[in-house]
Amino acid sequence: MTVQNAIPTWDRLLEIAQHNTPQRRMRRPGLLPSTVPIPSSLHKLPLDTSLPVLLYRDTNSWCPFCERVWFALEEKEIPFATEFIDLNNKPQWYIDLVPSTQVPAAKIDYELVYDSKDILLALESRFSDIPLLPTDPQENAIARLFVEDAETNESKEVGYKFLIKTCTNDQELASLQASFEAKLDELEQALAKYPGVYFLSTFSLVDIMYAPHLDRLAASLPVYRGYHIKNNPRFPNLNAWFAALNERPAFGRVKTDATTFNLLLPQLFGVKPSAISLPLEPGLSEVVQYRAEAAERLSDNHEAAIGDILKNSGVQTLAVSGDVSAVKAAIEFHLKLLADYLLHSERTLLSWGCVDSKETLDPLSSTVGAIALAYMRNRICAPRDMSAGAAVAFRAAADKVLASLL
Ligand SMILES: N[C@@H](CCC(=O)N[C@@H](CS)C(=O)NCC(=O)O)C(=O)O
Repeated sequence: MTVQNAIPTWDRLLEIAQHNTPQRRMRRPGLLPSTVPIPSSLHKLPLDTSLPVLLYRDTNSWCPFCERVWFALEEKEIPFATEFIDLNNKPQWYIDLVPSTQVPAAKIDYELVYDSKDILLALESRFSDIPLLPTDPQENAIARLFVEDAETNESKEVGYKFLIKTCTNDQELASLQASFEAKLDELEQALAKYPGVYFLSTFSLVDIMYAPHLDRLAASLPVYRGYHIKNNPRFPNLNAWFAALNERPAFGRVKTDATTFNLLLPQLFGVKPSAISLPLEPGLSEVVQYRAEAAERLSDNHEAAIGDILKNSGVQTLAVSGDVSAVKAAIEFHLKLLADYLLHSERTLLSWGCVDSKETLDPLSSTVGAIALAYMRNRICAPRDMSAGAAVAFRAAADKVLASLL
C-alpha cells in the first residue's frame, strides 16, 4: 500500500474532523477573510431575523480593541454580524460613516457607536440578560471608574513602549522595564481589591478592557525583550487572572495565539525578536478538539490553501519545465498528511515510516512538502483562520510532520 492510498480523501478527513469538533465557520467566497467564525449565540435567533448588532472590525482580526468588543459579544451571548474593514485601504463609506475612521465601530439596533470602550458600555445598556457590570448602583459606579481607569492609566502604552521602542543603551531599556513593572504592580494591587481572581468580584468589562492588551504583551515580551509576566513570582494575581481568563470559552474563541502576534510584530513595528525560536504555548497542541478544528479548517479550505502555497511560498520554482502539476500534487499530499496527523496522531507517522520507500524518498515531493508545511505553519493567523488553540495545534503538528520528512 502506498502512502497516497493510505491517507483518506479530503471529504473523509473533513467528516472525521467535524465529528470531533463543533466549531464551524461561514465561507465568504472571493472575500477577505475567506471565512468568518459563527457567533456562538446565533442559534438563539430564528432564521431570517435581523441581527441586533453589526460589528465593524479589521480584516485580519489583529486589532486588540476589536477583540474587546467581540469578547463582550460572546460573553453576553449576543448574536451579531461582522463587516470587515481593510485598514490599509479603508472604504470611503466607512470613512464617511465613522468620525474616528478607526475600528471597531458597531451598529446597535442600527445606531452607530464607535470606540471600543463606548461600544462595551452601549452593549451593557442595551443587553442586560448577562450583565458585565455589577447591578448594585454603588458597585456599578465603582466598576465604571475601573473601566475608565483601564483606558487612561497608560498600562498598555507603557507596555507597548517597553516592547517596541528602539533603545540606544541598556539603561534606557531598564528604565522602560521599570516603568512597565510599576504599572503591573498597580494592576497586582487592583486585582487584590476584591475576592476572587478578577478585577471585580465577578468577571466584568474591566477584565475585557485589559485582556487583549495584556495577553499580547505577555506573549511577546519574552520573545522580544526576554521579559516574562507569566510565571513571574512578582505577579501572582496577574497570573491567576490569566489562568482564569484562559478557562473562559468566549476568550478561547476571540483571542490570538502568541505566534500570530509574535510573527506580526516585525511587520507592524519593525522590531526584531531576541529569542531564537518562538515557543508554542505548551499543553494546547494535544487537545483533541483543537487538533480536530485545525484539521477541519485545513480540509474545508484545502483548495484555497494549495492555491496560496503555489502562488506565494516560492515552490513554483521547483516545477520541471514549467509544469506545476507534480508540485501541486506534492503540496496536496503533504497537507493531507498534516490533516491526517492532526486527526490520528502517531498512527499517521507510523504508516509514513513503513510504506513504499520510492514514494517516501522522492526528493522533489519531500522538498515541496517541507516548503509547503513551513509556509502554512507561519501563515496561519488566529483568530482570523481558526481559534488560537487550533492554531497552536496546527503549528505543532506541522512541526512534527516536517521533522518526520527530514
Ligand atoms: N480608542 C480606539 C482605538 C482603536 C484603534 O486604535 N484602532 C486601530 C486598529 S487596532 C485602527 O483603526 N487603526 C487604523 C487607523 O487608525 O486608521 C478604541 O478603543 O476603539
